[in-house]
Amino acid sequence: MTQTSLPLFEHMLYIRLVEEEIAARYGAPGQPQEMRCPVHLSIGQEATAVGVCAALTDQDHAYSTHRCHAHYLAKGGLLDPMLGEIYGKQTGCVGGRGGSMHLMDTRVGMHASIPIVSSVIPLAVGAALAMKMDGLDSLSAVFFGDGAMEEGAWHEAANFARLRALPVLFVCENNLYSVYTPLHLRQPDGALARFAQAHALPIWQADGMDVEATHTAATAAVASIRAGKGPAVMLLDTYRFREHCGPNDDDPLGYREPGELAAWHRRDPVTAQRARLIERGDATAAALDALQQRLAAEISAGFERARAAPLPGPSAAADHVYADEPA
Ligand SMILES: Cc1ncc(C[n+]2csc(CCOP(=O)(O)OP(=O)(O)O)c2C)c(N)n1
Ligand SMILES: [Mg+2]
Repeated sequence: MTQTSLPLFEHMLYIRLVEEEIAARYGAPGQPQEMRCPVHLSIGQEATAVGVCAALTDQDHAYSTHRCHAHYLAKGGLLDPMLGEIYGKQTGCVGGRGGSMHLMDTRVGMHASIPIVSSVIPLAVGAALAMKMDGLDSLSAVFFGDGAMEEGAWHEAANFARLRALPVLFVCENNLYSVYTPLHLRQPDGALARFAQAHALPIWQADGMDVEATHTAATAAVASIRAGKGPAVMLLDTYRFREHCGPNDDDPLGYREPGELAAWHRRDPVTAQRARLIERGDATAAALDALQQRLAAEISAGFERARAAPLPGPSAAADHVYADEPA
C-alpha cells in the first residue's frame, strides 16, 4: 500500500458524504429552507482538493473560491464551524455572516475563500510575499477554476509572483465550465497552459480525477517551490457532477454534451480510489463499507448540532465592521 492511499480515500469519502448530506437537506421538499446561502458543490472534484492539500503542511496557506467546501475540509477545516457557517449560526467559522462561499479557518491555514472570480489569487500572492519577506519556509496554495484564469487579476498576480519568485502554488481546477459555458466556446485550444507559459511559470499537469496522480504532481510542484524556484502552476482536469450552484443534477438543461456527464461519472474519483484499494488488497470492501457508515453517522450528528446552534444576535451585526480604537 502506498503510505497515503487509504487516508487520501478516507478524506475524499468524507468530503463526498458531507456534500451529499448538504444536497439532501438543502431545500428538501416540504422542509423549511434552513441553509440560507447558495451552495456550490465540489461533488466530482474531491481528488484535486485532497491530492493537493495532502502535499501541504499546517504552516502553508490555502485560498479558495465560491466552490470551497472540499478545499476547506481537505486543508483540515472542521465540520462544526463549516456547517455552522452554512446554517448561518454563531458557531460558524466566520460567525455565520459569510455562508458557504466564505469558509476559512486560520488555525489550519485556510486563510480565505472569496467568490468574486479570480480575486482571491492576489491575496494568496500577497501572503506569499509576506512569507518571503519574513524568511519563512511556508508557501501559499490557491485553488481556482478555469474561468478565473480568464481574468485580469490572475495575469497581474501571476506576473508579480514570477518576477519576485514568490512561494505560490497556483492550482487551476479545470472542470471545463464557467457556469454554463464550456471552455472550448471561450478560448482556443490549449489556452490555460499558454496563460501559464505567458508568465514563464512551470506547469504540472495531472488527471484531477485520480487522487494519487494529483498528489504525486502536487508533491513535485511543492518541492520545486520549497527549493526556491519560484511559483508553479498545476493544471488539473476535473468535472463537476452537480449544477453550478445548488444541490441538483442539471443534465436535463442540455448545456453539457450528450453522454458527457455519464462518461465523467465512470471516472468518479471516490469510486475509482475505492476500487483501486480493494484491487491492490489494501482494504476489503467490508472495511470500506464500515468506514463509510461510521463517517456518515459522524456527519449526520454534525448537521444536528449545526441546526441546534444559536443564530447570531442583532447586537453582533456591527462586529468587525470598524477596527477597535488602539488601547
Ligand atoms: C468577477 C466575477 N464575474 C462573474 C461572477 C459570477 N460567477 C460566479 S462563479 C462563475 C464561474 C466561474 O467559473 P470557474 O472559475 O471555472 O469556477 P467553477 O465554478 O467552474 O468552479 C461566475 C462567472 C463572479 N462571481 N465574479
Ligand atoms: Mg470551471
